Amino acid sequence: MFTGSLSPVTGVNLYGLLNDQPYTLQLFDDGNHNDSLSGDKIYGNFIRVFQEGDLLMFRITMQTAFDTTTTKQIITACAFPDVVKSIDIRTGRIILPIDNRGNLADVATASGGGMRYDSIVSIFSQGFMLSGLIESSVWAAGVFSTSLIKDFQVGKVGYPIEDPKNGIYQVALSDSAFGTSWQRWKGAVSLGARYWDGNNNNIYDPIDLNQNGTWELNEDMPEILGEVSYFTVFNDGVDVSLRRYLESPKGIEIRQTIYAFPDSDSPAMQDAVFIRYEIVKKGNLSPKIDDIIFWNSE
Ligand SMILES: [Ca+2]
Ligand SMILES: [Ca+2]
Ligand SMILES: [Ca+2]
Repeated sequence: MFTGSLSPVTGVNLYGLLNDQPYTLQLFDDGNHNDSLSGDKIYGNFIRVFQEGDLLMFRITMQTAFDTTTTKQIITACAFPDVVKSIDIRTGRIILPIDNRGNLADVATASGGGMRYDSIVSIFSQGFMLSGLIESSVWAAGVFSTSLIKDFQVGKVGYPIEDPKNGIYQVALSDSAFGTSWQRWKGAVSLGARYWDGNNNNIYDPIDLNQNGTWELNEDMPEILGEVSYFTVFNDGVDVSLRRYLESPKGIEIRQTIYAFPDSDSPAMQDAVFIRYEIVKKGNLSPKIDDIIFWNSE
């Protein structure tokens, strides 16, 4: 932080939230706090080394004898390497790329884009629309890339899109019990994902209680639909000015689980992809929405 040639500075402080907990830090210009030379008006300090999953949202204030200046909010995050923004779902003869905010097929991944069947693009784009009545006015929002409708962003209502918990969580029946994907599911649970609460304490704590290396009914595990599940959460928080139809956000959160049976004995099951949408209206951004219609066919 460089304070420039302003009148004598009486204090420089960082304050904000680290993983939803208050976080403050005084910055110094004494040559001992990562601040270059003493007295050069460059202030610094050391922030705790980041761990995967950390989210720090902060501002810096500078006090002088006359006033206080505050920076804009700065967001720093440390992502989980296996919680991704987009992924290819491969099952049977299908490759379906998805992203973390409701787009299906029309997602550029390393393998290309579009849903492919035997390597031939058979669905270019897929998404969903929601419509209803708000105090007798028709309202709608959705994700349909071909129509340039992109009203949803990654994450829960009210959370920054940079939150490292945001993204696509993958868990498979064949994953080792209590292994990485089961532990990572804690992030999914914090976003609203379901789990089996074997030890019945209302917390997702996937621990091998009797240490026998296998899962028992009284031990926690992720909800795994099909043989492989992909879970992500998005909300209608895209700003009104960035939308095609200029609707304001209504605090709607969608928990999307896509699942498949790539190891099924039935070729028809291998070639199928199932999608579950759970729709939650949060907060008081809008009055009641009546007569909701949901559809996702083009
Ligand atoms: Ca300095
Ligand atoms: Ca539990
Ligand atoms: Ca066990």
